[in-house]
Amino acid sequence: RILSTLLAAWIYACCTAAPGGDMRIAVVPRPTSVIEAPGTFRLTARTPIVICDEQLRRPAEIFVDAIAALTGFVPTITTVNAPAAIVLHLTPGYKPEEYRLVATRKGVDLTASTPQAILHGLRTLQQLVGAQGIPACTIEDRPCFAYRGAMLDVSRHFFPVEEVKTYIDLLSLHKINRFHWHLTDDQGWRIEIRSYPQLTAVGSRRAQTLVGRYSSKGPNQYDGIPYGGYYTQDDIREIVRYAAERHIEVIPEIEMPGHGLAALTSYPWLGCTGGPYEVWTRWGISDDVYCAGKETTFRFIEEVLTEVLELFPSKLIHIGGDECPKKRWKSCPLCQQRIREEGLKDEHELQSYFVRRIEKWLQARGREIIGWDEILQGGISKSATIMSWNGQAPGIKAARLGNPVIMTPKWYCYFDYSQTSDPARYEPLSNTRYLSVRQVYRLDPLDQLAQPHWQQILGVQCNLWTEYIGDIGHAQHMVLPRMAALSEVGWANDRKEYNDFVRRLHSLRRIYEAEGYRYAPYLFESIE
Ligand code: TNX
Repeated sequence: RILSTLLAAWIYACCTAAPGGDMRIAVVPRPTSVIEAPGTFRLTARTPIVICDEQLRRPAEIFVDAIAALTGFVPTITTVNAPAAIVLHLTPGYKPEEYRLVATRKGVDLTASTPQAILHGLRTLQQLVGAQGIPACTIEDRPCFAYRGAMLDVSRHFFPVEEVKTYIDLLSLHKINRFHWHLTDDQGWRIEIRSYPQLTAVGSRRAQTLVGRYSSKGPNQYDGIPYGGYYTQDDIREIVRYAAERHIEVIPEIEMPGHGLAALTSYPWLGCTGGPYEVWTRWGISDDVYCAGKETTFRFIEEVLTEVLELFPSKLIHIGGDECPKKRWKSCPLCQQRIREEGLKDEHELQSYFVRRIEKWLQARGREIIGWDEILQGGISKSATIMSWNGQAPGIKAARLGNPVIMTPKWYCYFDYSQTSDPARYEPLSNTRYLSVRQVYRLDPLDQLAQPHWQQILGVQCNLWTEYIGDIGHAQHMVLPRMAALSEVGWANDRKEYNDFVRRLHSLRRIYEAEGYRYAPYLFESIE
């Protein structure tokens, strides 16, 4: 730690190019307004950070760590006013995520009404710190969208607690305020549920993992190595606390009625055929899904969710809902009986019945559901939030119906897609599809919506599916710098300008370097 701090200080002193001209202020996401002034505030090893409220200690500590990584200086936090300081104030009169930052030769004042917005302001300040110090300026800033999310799939590959924290650090750096945690899928159940111990004893392990890209025509190659991992309830609480300290809300996802093979393997009575099943070793969509005809399925889900609600305070609970083939339900007597008894038209309405039933149960406990856009099929209640991933069309439809919407269309937001179309460039194995930084930046979450419907669009999200991503270094390579583009869509959609974004991106790149994050460097040479 000491060595790396010294090294960082040396690099800071010797190597950082002196910023000049319009390069002085470079912040991503783009602030609402920036007014530059002459002069610079010199940050030194003795610059104090004054907190005017104990609630600001944690944001200040997070900032100190960031500055130490960047400059080698470790500023001290104090509650006593001091000259030549960075002063953090809490005052009413600002929107929850809005802040105002004023830097002069004499010091820096950062004001907001919440600790969350103070942390946003500190993330901006972190980017302003250059070789000469902090350029004098006045920045007023607030986000366009309240929901700015990033998903991590920990089923296809398991990420240990420390790696999940690192992922959360990336979110925090980019002012992303929701962490969508995809905890269950066909290839692994990753959350300890005390009343159903088999879910982790059996469902968190698979026999082996696919090597290379999966082909439905085969042959496929497997590594022959058993694979597994799960979070204890203490681990989960630790992550939720870590995220909360960074003012990031964790939204858990428990997939249903499809993508449930790991649960079915653990308790085969959950499926229509009774199994036996196997935690999947391949990628794709499984025909075996939760049986919608059995009451025991609903009791299981409710008991699982009971424990989930104790761990996650978020209002929104993600119930999945995507890619649920109806094949088993079609030939299942109990599902057909349910369709008749409930007066449903078909299996799509049966899925809608399933989702609404869980929604009612959650609403009775003060929560709301969020689901992938397939939950629209067969009808949906007004209160369900739709995550639009099959393009923007399902989200547009849902917004017109009056439902809240998160835009996460795959052609803009799926960070498991390759970052370059140039095969000559080194890219780790990934999904065959291609998504450039520029393409992420092009997303307009309000596209094709009339103004009265804008309020239905809560925001945007990027998704990291991990079929081909086995560790956090690879995950960083996939999300950086595309997450910066997504962040600007969510924060500054009304003032996007791609060339200007690319110009500003260098300040984030310095932070990626200082923190030792992996990123796709060639994307900075000629961003496609
Ligand atoms: C579709 S998006 C899926 C995931 C895959 C992903 C791969 C969604 C709700 N379902 O199960 O991992 O594509 O890109």
